[in-house]
Amino acid sequence: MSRETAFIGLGSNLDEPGEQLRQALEALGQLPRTVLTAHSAFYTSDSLLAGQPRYTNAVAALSTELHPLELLDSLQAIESGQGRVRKERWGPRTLDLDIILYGQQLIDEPRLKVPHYHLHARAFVLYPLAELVPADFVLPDGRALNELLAACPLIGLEKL
Ligand code: ROI
Repeated sequence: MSRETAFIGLGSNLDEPGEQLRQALEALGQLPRTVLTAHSAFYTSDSLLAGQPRYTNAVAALSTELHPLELLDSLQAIESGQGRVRKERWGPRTLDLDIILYGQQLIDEPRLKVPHYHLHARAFVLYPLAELVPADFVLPDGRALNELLAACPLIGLEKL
């Protein structure tokens, strides 16, 4: 059975976001065939959509034997367990868990695209991810994390 390092983006903007993230980290630590190896600090930022509450975000590192779609199912079960109701596509949510990276794999399936599609433009994913990887980290599609960070200002992101 092969093991991969997967990076998970966590986000919440409802029902005590910090508490949601703490609970989610605990749930990630209890996934089968998986070890939660690290997580970033928590960060807050305004929603990319006007009129929504501020988000709290973090990134977690997993060492897992779950295949990408098994991992996705597990993440969605954790989201549902924490009261996430999927109404509008970009609506406020108690918990959002995204597979940001799965080893060095490029995944393009209807349910799952990895690296996460918006990764390069989102300070609230890039900066926490940078806490967990070496400074010269390169994404599976060849982009250097350093360069993405340089192009993605830290403005508005507040470390807790
Ligand atoms: N904005 C922030 N700051 N953090 C998020 O996790 C987040 N997630 C979303 C949208 C609505 C795009 N905005 C966000 O889905």
